[in-house]
Amino acid sequence: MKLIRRLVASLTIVGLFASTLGTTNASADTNGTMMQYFEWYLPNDGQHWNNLNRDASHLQDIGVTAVWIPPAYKGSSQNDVGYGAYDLYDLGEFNQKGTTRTKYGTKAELQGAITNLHSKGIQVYGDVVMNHKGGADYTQYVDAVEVASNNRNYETTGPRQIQAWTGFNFPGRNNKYSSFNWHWYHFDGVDWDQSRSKSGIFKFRGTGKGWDWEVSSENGNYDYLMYADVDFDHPEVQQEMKDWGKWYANELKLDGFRLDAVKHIKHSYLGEWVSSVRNSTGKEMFTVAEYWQNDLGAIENYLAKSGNNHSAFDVPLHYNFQQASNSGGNYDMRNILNGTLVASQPTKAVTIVENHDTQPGQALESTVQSWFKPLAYAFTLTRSQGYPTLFYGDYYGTKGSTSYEITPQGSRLDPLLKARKIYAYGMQHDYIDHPDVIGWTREGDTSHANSGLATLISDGPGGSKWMYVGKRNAGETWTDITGNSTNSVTINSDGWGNFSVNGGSVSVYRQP
Ligand SMILES: [Ca+2]
Ligand SMILES: [Ca+2]
Ligand SMILES: [Ca+2]
Repeated sequence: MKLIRRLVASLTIVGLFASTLGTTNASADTNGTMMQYFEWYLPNDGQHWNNLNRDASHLQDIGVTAVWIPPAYKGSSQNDVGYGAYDLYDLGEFNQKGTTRTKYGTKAELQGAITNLHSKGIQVYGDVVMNHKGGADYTQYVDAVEVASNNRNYETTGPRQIQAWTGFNFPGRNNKYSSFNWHWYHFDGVDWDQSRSKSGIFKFRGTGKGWDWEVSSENGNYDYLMYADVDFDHPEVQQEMKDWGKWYANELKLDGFRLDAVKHIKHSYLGEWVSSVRNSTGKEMFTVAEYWQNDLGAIENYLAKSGNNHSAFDVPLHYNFQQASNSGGNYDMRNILNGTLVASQPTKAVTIVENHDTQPGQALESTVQSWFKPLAYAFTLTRSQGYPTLFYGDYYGTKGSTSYEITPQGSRLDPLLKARKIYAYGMQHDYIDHPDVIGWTREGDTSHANSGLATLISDGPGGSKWMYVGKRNAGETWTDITGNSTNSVTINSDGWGNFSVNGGSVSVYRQP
């Protein structure tokens, strides 16, 4: 029973399915929109936390209710985006790795930004990088075997001693916040033997050592990703990470987490970790996991193995958008929800158009073409299912070399964000029934003045569609908030209207 209340509370916070939570007052809440507030090529100028602070009012205005911030702790160098995590307790406070601040600024600047965001009613989700550690302070000699990179269960050498970067004692922090030091036996493997100056995947040997199970089965066993791979079978590691999670949440007054690289981490442990931090902080801690694979079955397996206590990014939906955007109108739009998490488990789906890994130039590059971006965002922002994410790089554009740039789309996305904030409430009716033109409507509800909308998107030629928007809207004349269509549509006495969209475009009609 306690668990059920927790779930309902969680949904209330993010505003999902407000209309179905009939016993609560949730329907008066504003729809939740998460913003991923970084992209890969942000400049290493230490100004990101200050920029976020200055942007808080604007984010509130456009309807952002939560920000997912980049990893806030010291990486293996100042320029580290945050995924080469060195010291999880150094949030830009200690002189380590040649710098006190991180790429994004200092701990004090981050805390200032979070205080300001909270004063605007915006939640903050911290990025959690637990799979590996980089930038060790010293090497240790370890018994290891080398394994094949495409089959991590296949040993290509006999046992031998290697020199591994696995010693972490964080001299610049001097045991503040935690006296935990990391040794080789807290890890399962590394990708560099210092004594032979040799790269490879080296699996450690010893009592109880072995790749963790309940990870992705790609490459035989995908426990190992990069740097020194953390051994989640080790009881000291299990406890230390729970202690750190509580500290991180309290120190920054975080409202939730984004879990990095979960396909490489023992799934049941992650469920335990989320429960532990919720219990130790007494906070809801909305959590979304990054299981990056275009495979609904793999993502659902993760959710089940981790105890069904948190959400996951809808990776297949991103790939459907990408495919549609690259098909020159030949994508069958009736398939847009095929194989997606938002279709199979809508309350667990965080819907995503683009992120710092899929943007041009990055490891998982699978960019959604810019013409399709407003269509994709209309899909994630104006439908009732899923908790949508807005990517910083889509809103503000990305840096990096010219060929890696995403053009800023903010002015095209503002009306869609406004549609989510003000109009996207009430019963939904779907018209996902044509190879090019698909649509859906929201009837609106009594808790949100002037709510209700009708969205059409087309990957091919334009067209029109009769759609039902509810008798409560009869007699109104609706116009397109995006400005793409100049038509106005009068809702007839039965609650129907004939809406139209241009080719390769989006229109979102609502009461003026
Ligand atoms: Ca292990
Ligand atoms: Ca791992
Ligand atoms: Ca089509």
